[in-house]
Amino acid sequence: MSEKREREVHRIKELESINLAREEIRDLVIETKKEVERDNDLLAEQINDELNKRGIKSIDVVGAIGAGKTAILEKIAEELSKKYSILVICGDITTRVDADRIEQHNVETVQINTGRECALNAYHIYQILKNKDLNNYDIIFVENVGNLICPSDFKLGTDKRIIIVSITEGEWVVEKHPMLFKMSDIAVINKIDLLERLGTDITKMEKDAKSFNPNIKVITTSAKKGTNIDKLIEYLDL
Ligand SMILES: Nc1nc2c(ncn2[C@@H]2O[C@H](COP(=O)(O)OP(=O)(O)OP(=O)(O)O)[C@@H](O)[C@H]2O)c(=O)[nH]1
Ligand SMILES: [Mg+2]
Repeated sequence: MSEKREREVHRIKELESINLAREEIRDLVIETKKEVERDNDLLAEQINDELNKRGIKSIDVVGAIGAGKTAILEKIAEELSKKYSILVICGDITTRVDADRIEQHNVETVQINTGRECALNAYHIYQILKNKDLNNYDIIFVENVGNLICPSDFKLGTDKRIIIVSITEGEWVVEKHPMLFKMSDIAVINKIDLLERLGTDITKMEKDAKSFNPNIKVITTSAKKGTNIDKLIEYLDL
């Protein structure tokens, strides 16, 4: 074999071994992710059992940045704090703006800052609840970090999940994010006070949500005007 050919063969073998290593690394990453999710789901089940044992209802809220999660929770808190003792756990990357907003409606809040993480996980919820006297609460709400992808990886141990999108995100937002609609019990299409100006096709949004999850309840709301907040509370069965 010529020297040139020998170098080529050596280079090909080197490349093959790198490719093999890459596949091994990919498999390892997938396996680790699955393990993390399995551990998370186990903890989420334990959290849910603890809450159920005490008769505490729990709901988590997911949705894109600015869809109106906090605004809707503010309206719900305004209504329900007259009857129930409520804890709201808010997830955000850095600030405690949302907790401060919701706290003004006579409910207790806790802000979790996730730093670089794009979603809450069951461990976050566990860390909060283990330091609380759960006998103090009738209902626990969780507002996740604004994101339509990451929260689908982590159950939080709640009974129900609400997904909130708004008409300012366009009529394709549901179609583009099937996973969270499959995992939610109620889909809220918010900011309908802007419908006349934007002309978003909300019939398509409703149809898409139902096509991903025939059991999902779909409701249009305006947190700004308070439209259909009573209906949403009815859907939550509280
Ligand atoms: N016109 C209109 N504006 C709304 C409505 N709901 C929320 N907003 C506004 O939309 C902006 C974002 O609302 P938030 O409640 O902070 O949204 P969010 O989903 O909690 O946002 P993040 O927590 O940052 O992901 C604010 O300026 C709200 O006042 C609504 O029904 N109609
Ligand atoms: Mg918010």
